[in-house]
Amino acid sequence: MGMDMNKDELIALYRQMLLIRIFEDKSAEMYAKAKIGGFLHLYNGQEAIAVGALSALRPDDDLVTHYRDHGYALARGLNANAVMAELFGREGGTTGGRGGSMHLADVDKHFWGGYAIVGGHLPLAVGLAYANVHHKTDRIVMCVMGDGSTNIGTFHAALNWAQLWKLPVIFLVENNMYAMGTAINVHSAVIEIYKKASAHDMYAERVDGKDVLAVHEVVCRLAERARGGEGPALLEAVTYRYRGHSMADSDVQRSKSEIAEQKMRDPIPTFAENVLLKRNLLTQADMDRIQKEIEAEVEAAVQFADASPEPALNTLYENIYAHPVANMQSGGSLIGPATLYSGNGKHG
Ligand SMILES: Cc1ncc(C[n+]2csc(CCOP(=O)(O)OP(=O)(O)O)c2C)c(N)n1
Ligand SMILES: [Mg+2]
Repeated sequence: MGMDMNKDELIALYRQMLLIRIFEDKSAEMYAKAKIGGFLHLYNGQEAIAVGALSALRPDDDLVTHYRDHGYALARGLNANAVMAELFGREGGTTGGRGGSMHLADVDKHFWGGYAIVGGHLPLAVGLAYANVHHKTDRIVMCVMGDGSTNIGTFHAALNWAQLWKLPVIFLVENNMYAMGTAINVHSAVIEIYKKASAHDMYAERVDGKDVLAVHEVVCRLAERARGGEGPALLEAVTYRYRGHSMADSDVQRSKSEIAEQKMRDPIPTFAENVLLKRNLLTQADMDRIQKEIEAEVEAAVQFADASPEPALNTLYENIYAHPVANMQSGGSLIGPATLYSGNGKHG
C-alpha cells in the first residue's frame, strides 16, 4: 500500500486492528480457562502500530519482533486458526505447537519470529539486512522492540553496525511507557527514545503510535529510504498497553486512573470515528456487522485450536534440533537429546 489509501485499504486497517483486539481478549479468556499455558503477553491498546507499520511494507520484507507478537503475526497475514492453535500448544499451530505465544513465526511469510530475550533479536535483524544486501535483494527488515530493550547492550551494538554498513533496517520501538511494571523515567535516562539513535548518527523519528495512519505514513517514508540505500532508521511509536506486562502480572505499579485516561483515546474507535465514519466509508451498521464477523472468526479459531491434537510424544524433538545432531547417534524414535539427558553415560 502506498501513502494514500483507498476505501478498501482503510477498511482493511480497521478490520485488522479489530481482529487483533478481539483475538487478544479471547486469548486472555482462554488463558484463564487454562487452555493456554506459559507466558502470554497481550497487545491491547497497541494495535495501530503493527497494523500501520506492516501495511506500509511489502509482504516479503523481513520481520523480527519481541515476544509481544500476536498482533504482528495477524497483521502479517498468518491464519488466526494457526496462531490460536500455537497458543494452545497444538499440532495445528504456526510451529506445530513448539513455540507458543512468544515464538510465533512463519518463514514463508518472512516473519522470522517473536523472541523472548529482551534485545536478543536485534543482531538477528542486522544479519538479515546484511544478507539482503549481500544477496542483492531489495527487501528491507523491520525489527520491533519495546522501550525496555533500548537499555540493552545489543541495542547499541545493532544500531552501530546497521548505521556503519548503511543496512536496510527499520528499528521500531513501541514505547508503551513501561518495561514490565517499571515506568520509563525509572528505567531509562533518555525518555524520548528516538534520541538514542543520535548516538549512532542514525536517522530517527517519533510518531503517535495510537494513530494508524500516522504510523503507516512514516513507515512508508522510512521504508523507501531504506530500500533506496539511504540506510537504517529508528522509529519511536508512543503508545500504551491496557493490560499488565503478561497475564501473570498483577499490574499493581500503574494507577487505575492512568489506564482509564489512556483508554479515552483508543486507537480503534478513534480511527473509526475520525476517518471511516467521518468520510462516510462505513456506517455504524457496517461496523456492527464487521464486529460480528470478526467475533465469529476468532470463535472459529478457538474451535480449531481446541480440536487440534497435542503433538505426539515421539515428535517431541522434531524441528528442535538439526538432524542429524552432530556427534550423536539415533536411538529408537527419540533422537539425540533423549539419550543425551538420560544419564546413561554414553555422552559424558
Ligand atoms: C535479557 C532479558 N532480561 C530480562 C528479561 C525479562 N523481561 C521480559 S520482558 C521485560 C520488559 C521489557 O519491556 P519492553 O522492552 O518495554 O517491552 P514491552 O513488554 O513493554 O512490550 C523484561 C525485563 C528478558 N526476557 N530478557
Ligand atoms: Mg514497554
